[in-house]
Amino acid sequence: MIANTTAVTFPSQMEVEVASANASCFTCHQGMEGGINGRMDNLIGTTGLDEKAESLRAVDPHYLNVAGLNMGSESNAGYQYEGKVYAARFEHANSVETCTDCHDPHTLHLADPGIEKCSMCHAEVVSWPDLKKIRRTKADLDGDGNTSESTFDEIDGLLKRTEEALKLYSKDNADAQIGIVDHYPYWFMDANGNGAQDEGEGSYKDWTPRMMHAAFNYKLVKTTGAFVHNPVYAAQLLIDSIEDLASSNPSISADGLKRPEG
Ligand code: HEC
Ligand code: HEC
Ligand code: HEC
Ligand SMILES: [Ca+2]
Ligand SMILES: [Ca+2]
Repeated sequence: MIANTTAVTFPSQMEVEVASANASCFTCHQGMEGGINGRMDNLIGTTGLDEKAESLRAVDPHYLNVAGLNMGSESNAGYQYEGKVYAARFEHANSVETCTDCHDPHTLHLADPGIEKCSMCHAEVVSWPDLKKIRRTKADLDGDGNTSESTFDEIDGLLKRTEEALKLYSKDNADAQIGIVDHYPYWFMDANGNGAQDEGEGSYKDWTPRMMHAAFNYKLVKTTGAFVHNPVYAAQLLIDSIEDLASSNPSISADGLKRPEG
């Protein structure tokens, strides 16, 4: 039971109760956009999933949306596909539930001495980078046949498959290959299809709604430390994005993906 709570409203208009000590973190770290009931829906309007239109462009969840991802379906942070059920808040475990359980509210950093707080339950964590070695999930989420890689790597594998699916889809369905870089413009016209942004290759312009949905989820997961803030929700969003792209283009494979429940 959290004794002292405050209501915070997310961009998707969902309201959640959070510990007062964390309300400020939530206010700034809820991003600018929800995956549904926001600007993306307005831009898309009645445009068919595989159609192009002047109004379409990438909508960015904004990298600060850690609180949204942490709340999962309670905040609708991601683009949630119809008919699918999504994980709620990642409650993790006793003593590591809230933002300030892990982050120092003054420096915001996870101070290294705090690592015992993790190794207590995750014996494999001895130093900071070891966080990326934790694996609690049993499933081969990314379908690469490796069930001993860390949860960080499973999600990384899913990000790569989403990227691959977006590229294949964009070539066939939008007639211009999409490229991804981790700085502005983030999505570019990869005219020569070499994966790198070359002279004259500007912002991506040939969006379809199906691509916008997957790109939104990709960006959200990529920029929110998803493996620690809500791995199940993150994996669900990416797997559904890949399957949705594959459903409209037979050259895209969704083989082996294991959607986690919960
Ligand atoms: C007034 C708005 C605001 C509030 C309140 C706020 N943050 Fe942030 N936070 C930011 C911004 C903006 C950045 C990005 C800074 C940057 O990119 O240099 C950030 C960055 C961070 C980072 C990354 C730091 C790093 O070095 O990479 C963490 C972790 C973080 N915030 C956690 C928290 C927590 C936990 C709380 C609540 C105790 C909180 N923040 C409250 C705006 C805020
Ligand atoms: C279980 C501990 C834990 C909890 C709870 C937690 N965080 Fe984090 N957070 C981390 C770790 C570990 C990282 C570093 C992730 C990495 O290196 O990729 C991190 C990274 C971040 C970052 C930087 C993200 C990036 O990739 O640049 C922000 C911002 C942040 N946390 C905010 C929050 C907010 C807001 C909350 C509450 C909603 C929260 N965290 C709850 C452990 C936690
Ligand atoms: C009280 C025990 C406990 C503590 C303390 C704890 N964890 Fe966890 N952690 C768990 C459990 C249990 C799970 C699996 C939760 C689930 O799947 O619902 C988990 C899952 C995770 C995961 C996701 C991996 C996966 O496969 O689901 C990460 C990353 C993680 N913890 C990081 C941390 C960090 C960082 C800290 C220290 C700040 C920490 N944990 C402290 C018990 C703990
Ligand atoms: Ca795997
Ligand atoms: Ca290029």
